[in-house]
Amino acid sequence: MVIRSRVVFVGDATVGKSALAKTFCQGPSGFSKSYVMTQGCEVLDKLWKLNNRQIDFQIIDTSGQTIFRDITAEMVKPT
Ligand SMILES: Nc1nc2c(ncn2[C@@H]2O[C@H](COP(=O)(O)OP(=O)(O)OP(=O)(O)O)[C@@H](O)[C@H]2O)c(=O)[nH]1
Ligand SMILES: [Mg+2]
Repeated sequence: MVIRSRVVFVGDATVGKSALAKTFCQGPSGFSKSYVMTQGCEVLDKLWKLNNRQIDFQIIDTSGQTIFRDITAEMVKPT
């Protein structure tokens, strides 16, 4: 059985949303010390195995930069 989950990361610029998302999905190698702002948003996937179950995380990593505010607002709307 696969549980599908969608998580949206929102917050001010440079607080560490992308660092957290990439470390979660790719492990410690995903962490980047240099700052590269997210443009619009980025979608990441992670299949998490827990006991006999699998959780399919779709992570929407949004930009905290105000110029992308409209795109971020679209991403947090319920589907
Ligand atoms: N020391 C330390 N630095 C961190 C941590 N998390 C993120 N950073 C650093 O903070 C900076 C910004 O991190 P990002 O994850 O890109 O920030 P963001 O929230 O995605 O920013 P936007 O994409 O502009 O919204 C980067 O240089 C990261 O290396 C942390 O837990 N500890
Ligand atoms: Mg980011």
